[in-house]
Amino acid sequence: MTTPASLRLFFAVQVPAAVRADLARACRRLSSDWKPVAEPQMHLTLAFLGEVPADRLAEVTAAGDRAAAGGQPFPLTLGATDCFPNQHQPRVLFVKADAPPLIPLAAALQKDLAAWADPKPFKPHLTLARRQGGRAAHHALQFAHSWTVDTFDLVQSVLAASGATHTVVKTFRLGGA
Ligand code: 2AM
Repeated sequence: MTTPASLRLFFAVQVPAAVRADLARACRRLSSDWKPVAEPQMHLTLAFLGEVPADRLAEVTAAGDRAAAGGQPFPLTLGATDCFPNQHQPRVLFVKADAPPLIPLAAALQKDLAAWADPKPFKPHLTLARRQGGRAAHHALQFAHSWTVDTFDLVQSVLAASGATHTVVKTFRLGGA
């Protein structure tokens, strides 16, 4: 097998299986103008890096190690849905995440990996579905899922016509260790 010249990477907080199952249940009630995110791929993006040369991977994992060592486990709550860019012309239906420590964690990764990291302001969210039809409308849903985040992952995304495949490259434990 040949090693790819670059890897499409992002950092993400994973979601407990029971929570993903409940979110996927809600997605099954969306209109066909929405394409739900596949249940195993539901996550909260911390920092999107895009294509990183394979020979720079060690720099990315070192930044993950530093960010993890500078953090501590924290509670995260998923609440109401909202849309990007707005509810009137929605392209993305997401669930808002309430977890203030996500902000400095994402900022640390974005700053340390500024060569690659998407510079867009970080908004803690979990994407539920993306618009695939012209009549996609906001769905106001309310969730009440909470759990303790004690790790985050570096994930490789491989794009294909049938959809993306996500593979965990490395898991980072908050607080180091
Ligand atoms: P999301 O944050 O809305 O879920 C992998 O593609 C993940 O990185 C997805 O969850 C995706 O969207 C997020 N992401 C953030 N910025 C991105 C960008 N510029 N291109 C592709 N994905 C991006």
